[in-house]
Amino acid sequence: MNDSSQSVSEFLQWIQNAKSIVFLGGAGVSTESGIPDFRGESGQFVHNGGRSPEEILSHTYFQTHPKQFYQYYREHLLHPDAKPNSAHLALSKLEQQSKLAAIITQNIDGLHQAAGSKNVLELHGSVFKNHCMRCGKSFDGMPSLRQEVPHCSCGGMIKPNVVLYEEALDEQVLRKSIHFLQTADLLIVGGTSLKVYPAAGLLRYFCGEHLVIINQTPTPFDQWADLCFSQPIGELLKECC
Ligand code: CNA
Repeated sequence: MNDSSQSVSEFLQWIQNAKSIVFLGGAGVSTESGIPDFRGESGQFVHNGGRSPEEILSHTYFQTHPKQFYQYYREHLLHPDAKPNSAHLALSKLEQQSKLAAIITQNIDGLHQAAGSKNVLELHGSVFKNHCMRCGKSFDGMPSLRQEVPHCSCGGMIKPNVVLYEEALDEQVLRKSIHFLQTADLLIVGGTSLKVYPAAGLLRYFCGEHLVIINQTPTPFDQWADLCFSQPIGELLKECC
């Protein structure tokens, strides 16, 4: 790990010199907003006894146990009171300064947009978008709490536009992400265990100058990074942006 002040100055210098920064992030970006991650020290995989979130958040489970799916979804994935933290705000500032070209996120919480970021590529979708599985009608916002399983007026079940386990990622979002990674000169990867594919595999498209990883626990990609930081991402980005 490179948490020394010398490494921080080097990172700062790279940000200042960069022309096209891309940020690739995950659940750890939002823990400082009070949203638990999956695999971090106090993540849901560690604390959820019984069924794994991977099973509950699968397409098969959604189809066969919609009531239980929605109960878990409301309890664990909807955080209507969460606010952007220093990491979201710092990245938004970098975009306003025309330094940051894109945020590629595995998060579904909409906090980058709430912080003002415009070019946000949501690899796993968003809790703010839903559609009817029968007629295809779109519904914006979080699902109503009145119905255990939300239904459309046509009688069809409503599904969040969140990519569940067993489902494919949106082709267009993937293509755009690859384009931004291929044209970036600095890639900042943060708050992700880099254990979920295909998101983690996107790193191989980056061929720019510097790769920086900010994650509280080690990742399988640390050996290829020019700098690795383990301090909370909000604290570090606030210092550097
Ligand atoms: P993950 O596998 O839970 O990894 C998160 C990583 O972040 C862990 O390695 C932690 O050590 C690290 N971390 C936690 N807090 C911080 C912090 N403050 N600073 C630096 N590092 C920190 O999550 P991934 O995103 O890698 O996995 C992808 C899953 C998680 C996607 O399918 C997401 O949809 C899903 N998820 C999203 C949210 C959200 O939208 N906020 C919340 C929980 C899970």
